[in-house]
Amino acid sequence: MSLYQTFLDYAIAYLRENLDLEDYPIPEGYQQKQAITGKGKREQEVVTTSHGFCSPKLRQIRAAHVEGGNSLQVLNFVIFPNLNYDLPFFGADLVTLPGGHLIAIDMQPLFHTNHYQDKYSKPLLPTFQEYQKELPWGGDFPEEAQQYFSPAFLWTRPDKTEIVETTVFSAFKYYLHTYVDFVKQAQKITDSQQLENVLTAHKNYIQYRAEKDPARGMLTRLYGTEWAEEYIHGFLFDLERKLPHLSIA
Ligand code: DBV
Repeated sequence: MSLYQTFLDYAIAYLRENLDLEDYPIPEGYQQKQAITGKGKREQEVVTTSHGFCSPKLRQIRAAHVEGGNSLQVLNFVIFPNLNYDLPFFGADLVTLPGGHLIAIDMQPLFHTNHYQDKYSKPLLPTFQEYQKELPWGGDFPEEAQQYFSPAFLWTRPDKTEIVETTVFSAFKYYLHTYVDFVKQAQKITDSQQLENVLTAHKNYIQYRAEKDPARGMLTRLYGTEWAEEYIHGFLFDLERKLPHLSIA
């Protein structure tokens, strides 16, 4: 059973229909990785599959999909816009572990100004509040992560898989649709000060996500330190590596 395959298929199809998608390179050896965990009856294959795309306004659209049986399913799906747009990051962390489901969906802001919130968070709030009735706040959350979230951050721990398949899927689609609307409307930035601010925000965010990646432990246990670190810095959060090759504006 692969709980998040429908999310992934939907997202890629929707982005393809609405944006001019191209493939984004995935480093050799990181497209798919297998490992066997457990022994005897508990033996379980865990497969991690990567997906990467880009579009004229989006630098990297990427997904890491971990499938390891009923009690290990993960889809981490993030969109990193080009550095000459003020677009937020689209971020979804859909995690199923033996302890249950953990869902994070957001459009993570570059800035926390009122202007930015009016533009990129406010439109989501009424629907976000509706979803919160069925998907209540998931509790403890790393304090230092808070600066990276928007007021429409959906963070929840559904106790039933059915909720993931229905309400969470619906919310995921809503955030994705709204994000694509934002992308379509987005206008290039040309002001050099603003470009610098965007670049700084991207660097801070990616540095934080790479350093604090909650999947580091799992990826290291499954595939070893070297593979995990290269995956994190060479694909999942690759801005620093790509920066020398990017032309901005
Ligand atoms: N999280 C990632 C990537 C993953 C991934 C790249 C390749 O950023 C999976 C996979 N997240 C993942 C796993 C766990 C979590 C947990 C496997 C479980 C870790 C464990 O319990 O062993 C949101 N994800 C979490 C947690 C948070 C987030 C707060 C709980 C762990 C903790 O308290 O640190 N991930 C975090 C976040 C976003 C996100 C800030 C934004 C949408 O994607």
